[in-house]
Amino acid sequence: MPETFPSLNPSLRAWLQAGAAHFRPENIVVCDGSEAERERIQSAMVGDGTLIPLDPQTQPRSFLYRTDPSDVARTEHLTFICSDDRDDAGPTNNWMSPAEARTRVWPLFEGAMRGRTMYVVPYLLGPVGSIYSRVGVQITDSPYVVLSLRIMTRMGRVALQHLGAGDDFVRGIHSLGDLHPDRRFILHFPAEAEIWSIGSGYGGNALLSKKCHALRIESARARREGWLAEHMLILGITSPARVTHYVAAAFPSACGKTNLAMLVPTLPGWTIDTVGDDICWMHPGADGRLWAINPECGMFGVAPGTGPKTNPNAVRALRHDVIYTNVALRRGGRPWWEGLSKLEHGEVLDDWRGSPWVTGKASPAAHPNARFTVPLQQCPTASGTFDAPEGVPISAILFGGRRARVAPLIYEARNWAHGVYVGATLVSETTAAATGDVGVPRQDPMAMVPFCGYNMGDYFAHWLKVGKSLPRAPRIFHVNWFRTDASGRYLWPGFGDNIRVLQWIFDRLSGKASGQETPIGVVPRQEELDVEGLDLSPDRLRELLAVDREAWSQETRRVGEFLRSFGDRLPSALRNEQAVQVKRLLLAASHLN
Ligand code: SAT
Ligand code: MN
Repeated sequence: MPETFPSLNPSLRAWLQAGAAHFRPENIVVCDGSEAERERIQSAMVGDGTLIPLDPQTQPRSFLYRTDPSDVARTEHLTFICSDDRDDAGPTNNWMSPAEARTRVWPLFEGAMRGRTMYVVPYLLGPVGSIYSRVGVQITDSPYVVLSLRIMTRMGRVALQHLGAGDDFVRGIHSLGDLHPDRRFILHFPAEAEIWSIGSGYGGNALLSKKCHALRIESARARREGWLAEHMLILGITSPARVTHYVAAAFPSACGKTNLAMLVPTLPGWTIDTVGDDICWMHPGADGRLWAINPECGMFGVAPGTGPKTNPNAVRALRHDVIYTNVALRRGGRPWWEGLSKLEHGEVLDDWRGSPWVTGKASPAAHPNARFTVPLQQCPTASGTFDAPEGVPISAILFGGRRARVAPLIYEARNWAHGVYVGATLVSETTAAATGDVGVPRQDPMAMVPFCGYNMGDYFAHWLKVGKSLPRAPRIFHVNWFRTDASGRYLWPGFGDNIRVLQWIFDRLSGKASGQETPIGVVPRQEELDVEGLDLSPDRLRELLAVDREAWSQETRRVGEFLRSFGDRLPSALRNEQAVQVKRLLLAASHLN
């Protein structure tokens, strides 16, 4: 094991030396991000059977990786914020004191890399040459994580160049440990900009650049510095009149962010530019607008449900150079998941665990949280704006969730403070992206509950403050593609037809659509939504846009309880918004629109 890292800057070197002495790896590899390095790691993994090459004819340079069956989704109950004061983590986070972290978790790292290689992965979050970009360095003993980070971030030399002689990098340590859930912890130290993760090799638990760094650590830094680190896609939309607006949209994990980020408009003349599908950093610009960058340059998308109808651009992005995780495998080396394509009757596949699976079997062949990891530039709608150092100006922010009932297709907040209330009271039904029950409604403010690195009461106050400082703040909307009728059928076709909802947003921005006031915000008048060519009766459209007083009164009561859980950290402006909504509902007629 080398004693020094001669080519690295002194603060990085000192940190790595201390780490190596504790983790005791057999070898150390400092990653440069080169093709040769990728090939070396790939062939070693193919050699030991951990990476399965797919059919080179139809899936060039693509691979399948299977995680341990007990390690297939983020584990929120094992994820902690380690701040000195418990109140700084707040009621929506698990908290562990830094002292307990040192006595309970640090020892698990002792000798954890024995017999393994310790990879040092410098990465850059954000475009090369951008003043908004940040450097992180992840130490890991998982070569799968190295290959994934190589897709998700600008990795290797480019990151070290950005860092130069500086000390300003997020320190991430990651070991698979023994993969036992009893010894699995994902810890964040926002004040020190450090992340410790042990016992998981999956997604957001292990690719520390993503939720751990770009969201939990950076959200805390963003608060100190006056900007926003958010769980949002970034999408450019150009109308037939060649007007372009960029929108940022927050949805909880596995609620269709990737689909919306690259939708194929069903209305003629509209085009899309995919800037990001998961994370968005927004800074107030000199022109009074919010400017957004995508810190990542790859996608870690949910495979099941992704198909030629639902997301043709994602399917096109997957033609080559993909790492699949926990999908099923067809004979001949083609990946498969529910929703991708029809199988032959009686066809036998390997399921996500590698066991034989026959068509018609009740349990799915791919894990519901199976993923594809692919460079964003392979997506046909990615025009390269994700590389723009200054980012893109945001005209509108969308909050959305999965709601079978209550929430209409779209409504607009009355102003920024009301918009923060709409985001703070976001509810969505849970998905397979995290362990636990699926389909249960939960409060998920700004889709950030699993990802906010500090007390969410303070986070709401920060949002209010940023908005106040913006002469040209984005307008704020709430959308819900998932409303169902009494028999449980979706009322809205979704996917490419969501352009019709985006068109209404354009019309609101230009002043063309007046909408209709309701106690919860402004809802489209029926005639303002272009539904031509849809199989959508006026009755169903009315149901889709309906704001029901009884349902909203109940909702508002529940929301009130949730907001109270933040105690005196809840900003008074949100308490006011809550009171206003209660009052407006009381005064309203039972059918509000
Ligand atoms: O956190 S992950 O990156 O594993 C997936 C998600 O929740 O979006
Ligand atoms: Mn996400």
